[in-house]
Amino acid sequence: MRYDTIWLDARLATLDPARPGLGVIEHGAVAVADGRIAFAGPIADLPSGWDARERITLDGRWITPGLIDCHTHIVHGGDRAAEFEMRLAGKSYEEIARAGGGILSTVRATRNASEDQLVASALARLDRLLAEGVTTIEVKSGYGLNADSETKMLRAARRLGRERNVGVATTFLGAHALPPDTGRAAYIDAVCAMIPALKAEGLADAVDAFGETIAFSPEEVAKVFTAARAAGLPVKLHADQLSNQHGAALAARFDALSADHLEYTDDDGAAAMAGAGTVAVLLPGAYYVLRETKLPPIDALRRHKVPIALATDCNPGTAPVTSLLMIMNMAATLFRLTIDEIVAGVTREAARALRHADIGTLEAGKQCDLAIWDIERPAELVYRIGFNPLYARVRRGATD
Ligand code: DI6
Ligand code: FE
Repeated sequence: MRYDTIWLDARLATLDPARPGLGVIEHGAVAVADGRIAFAGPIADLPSGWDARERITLDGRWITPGLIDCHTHIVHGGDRAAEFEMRLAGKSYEEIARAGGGILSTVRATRNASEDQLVASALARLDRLLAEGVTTIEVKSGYGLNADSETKMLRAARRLGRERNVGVATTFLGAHALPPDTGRAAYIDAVCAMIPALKAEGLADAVDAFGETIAFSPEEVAKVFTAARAAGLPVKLHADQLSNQHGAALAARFDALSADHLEYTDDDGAAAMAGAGTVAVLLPGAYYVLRETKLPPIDALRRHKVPIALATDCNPGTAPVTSLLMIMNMAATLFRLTIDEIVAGVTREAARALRHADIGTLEAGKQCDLAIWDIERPAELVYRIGFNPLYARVRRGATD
């Protein structure tokens, strides 16, 4: 067997679901051929007579699957530093939103930005993620709130994947907020009408909505989800972030890929998600920024065996976060997730939240996306704050 590249003398966290925990392999190797993993296992199990164009010895460094940030709003205009100051002075997120700030202030900045400007500002943020070993991101629209601006955002998102060696999954979040210029029913109809065109242009891989008292009701979300499923697109939901709208169960009813946030989800919601195979995407960055005190129902998610993923939620309002490693630390410190849950949450389970079967584990046949770390044990990825131990990032077999 002739490989393109082989990484030798590594410790692997394969995340192979057939193995317990992180699927650790000591004295391991990973080999790539044509951008796919041709071998991932103990060096002793390499086929006899193997050969490789390039051999890299890692001196015991760790290899994990490339990290996946499965919930971002990384494409957006402007920032909300002024509102951050208002919150410091005592105003709440909902108060600011109801007064026309919040999401709507980012809508104004996004509508005013050109596609090139959106790409440029997103790249600055994306590069911080890539520097931490991220090889795939999900990117939502939702700050355009009309057909032209939503399309512009999704085009900008797709361009990120051409400007950098990163996988991009796009999500249409037209139902993020009610635009100032449209009535509720008319806007929901408009969102539903945008879905087939975005799908036909290849601009949306999924459809998301914000189900919340300050955003859209369960009935409105159901309308959008019905249109998405009719167009052949899977759905996801910003569910139960600020109050229990029974969003988790609603998402499950539509076979959602994921229900995200979930601070106010109850036991029934977790059970419904388990039944549908809907992934729980926890976003401790937004929890932290909003100084939320209601924890997502982590024990119920565990009890019902709901897969748990983690993401930055990178957005200008509630999560101005461009570090997935920081999120991993928050997941431990704020949510008390285990190291195994956290590492799985940014690899295998994040891939599941995107229903992307080709990434997220180190298994023969998968896309060769790797993060190589200068660490002695996986807990080091989680326990340090503001320290990046990435040694190398590999996507489709190519090192940066
Ligand atoms: N929930 C969030 O945390 C973000 N969107 C959402 O539906 C917040 C977006 C923003 O404040 O700009
Ligand atoms: Fe979000």
